[in-house]
Amino acid sequence: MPVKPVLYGAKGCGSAVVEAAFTLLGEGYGYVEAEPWTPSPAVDALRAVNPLVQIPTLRLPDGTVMTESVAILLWLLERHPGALAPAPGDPLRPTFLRWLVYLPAAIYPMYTVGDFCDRWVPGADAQAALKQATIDRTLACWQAMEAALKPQPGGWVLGTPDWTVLDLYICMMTHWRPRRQAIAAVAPGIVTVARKVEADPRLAGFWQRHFGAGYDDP
Ligand SMILES: N[C@@H](CCC(=O)N[C@@H](CS)C(=O)NCC(=O)O)C(=O)O
Repeated sequence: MPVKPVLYGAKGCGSAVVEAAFTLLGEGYGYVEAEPWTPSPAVDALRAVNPLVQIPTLRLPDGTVMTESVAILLWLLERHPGALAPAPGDPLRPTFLRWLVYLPAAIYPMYTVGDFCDRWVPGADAQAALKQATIDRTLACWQAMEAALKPQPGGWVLGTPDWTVLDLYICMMTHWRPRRQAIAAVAPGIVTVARKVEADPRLAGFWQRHFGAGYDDP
């Protein structure tokens, strides 16, 4: 029986924030690169544990399978009280939970739809229109988050003394369509937070490995 959890993930994908948390918390894990849209034995193995064939997917040593990025993050945080999150009872905890769930609940589905428009509607024109609608909605979501949280220059997104997994998630997700330059036009403070995360030496090299050398802009 494996002694460490095994993470199914892919470069530049939603598994990156889970890897970042594992790394920062000093937890060991195995890793299987399984890009869902590229057929491979690893993707067959992923499909066997997650019929949606999505990453991140985590298989625990007892065989339990976890999907959903934020469920995995919260499970990890439970094992390290006080790390990477405002503690239960902290006045910032409800705000932290709200926005941590908002990212995969409000924004991530825009990629589930926009990356595979042919799953949802037939015809090139309808697919192009649908993709644009997901981009517009993504920007509206970032704008709403910025307006609610008003990230302060030089600070983490919630104004916490140190970063939380919310900052890490923002860093990852702002690399995705329509990417930093467009997101900065509606949510400049959010993008400033993302860049602050990348400049932090605790994950030196990590973001570049996922998003490449010219990864910041556009
Ligand atoms: N709700 C899931 C979404 C995961 C997800 O959509 N991951 C993408 C990769 S970044 C994926 O696997 N897409 C393939 C697909 O949806 O078919 C989460 O928060 O983990």
